[in-house]
Amino acid sequence: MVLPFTVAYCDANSADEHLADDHRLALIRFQEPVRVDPDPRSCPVPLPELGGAATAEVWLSPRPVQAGMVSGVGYAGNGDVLFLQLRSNEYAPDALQPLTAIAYRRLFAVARAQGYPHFLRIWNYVPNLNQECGGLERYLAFCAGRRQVLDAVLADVETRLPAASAIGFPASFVPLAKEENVGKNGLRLYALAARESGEQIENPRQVSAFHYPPEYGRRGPSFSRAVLKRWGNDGHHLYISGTASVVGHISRHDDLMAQLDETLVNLEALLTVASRRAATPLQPALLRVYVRPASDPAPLRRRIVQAFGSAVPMLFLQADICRRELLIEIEGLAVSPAG
Ligand code: 3EB
Repeated sequence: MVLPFTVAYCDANSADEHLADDHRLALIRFQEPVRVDPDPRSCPVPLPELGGAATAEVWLSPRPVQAGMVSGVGYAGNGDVLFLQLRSNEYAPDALQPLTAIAYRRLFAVARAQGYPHFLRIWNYVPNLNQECGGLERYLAFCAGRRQVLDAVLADVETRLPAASAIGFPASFVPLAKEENVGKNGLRLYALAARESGEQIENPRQVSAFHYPPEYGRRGPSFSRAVLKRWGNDGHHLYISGTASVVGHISRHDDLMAQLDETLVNLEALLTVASRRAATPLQPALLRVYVRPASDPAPLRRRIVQAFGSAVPMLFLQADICRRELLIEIEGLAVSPAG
């Protein structure tokens, strides 16, 4: 018996070889010049990698996958899990809320039609995330559009929220009428869905994001801090949302290293709670670190190694984070020893 998928980092320069293998659910690439790639498993994320390496992320499947594209949503499934991705166009910078709602509707509709109605994890990449538009920060417009759909599609929404990250990248508007520009400037989502649901985990050090006070948006962020998924007797996965230096609902510390330390304490707290729920210790298997300033990742890596050991693969990306004052955010995957 084996887990229904595993995730690993690989060299971006030889990543194409993975797409020739039908035992691959997804290939996440970074710093990609946008190109039209017809393979629905190939998922570019437009963020530069820090530290000089060229890394890609590959989702390995023990069984062949079935991939396709429907309603503009690319998908690949292996019987237990479904990878999905979608890129949209922005027709106007102040219409992010309806654009997000449409994207989420399509994502949920395709997952349901494929027989994987339960979302475990959603990655959101939002152009110009922190920009004010029509008096509203675009992150808040995104949150409102997402909330609208999750309220409609999830019964008992506050106990069924997927884990998430919402990350920004700089974008300029390009002429949309041109075919070659399709998908270049809009919201990008990718996600993991399953046949059966996972268990929502919240962080005891943090106010649940869906209970943030109204200054974070009248219809504020809707995500869980993590989702725990038990794969039969094969082990557990813990999908860890973007975790930052937020205690209660307040952003803490002005400098990067202090924010990193607080973030690591938050991650430890989350792993403790989840390990208790799983009745087995969960260890980080993979960490993705988003850093706002273009910094040398070496001191960050050293500090994370002190917390989690040197065996954990890490990837550092330069990105916008949803609160302007936040400088670092860490997401990842943790596994139980059986996995
Ligand atoms: C926070 O804790 C930091 O809106 O999907 C982290 C992860 C954050 C996900 C989201 C936001 C999101 O509130 C921000």
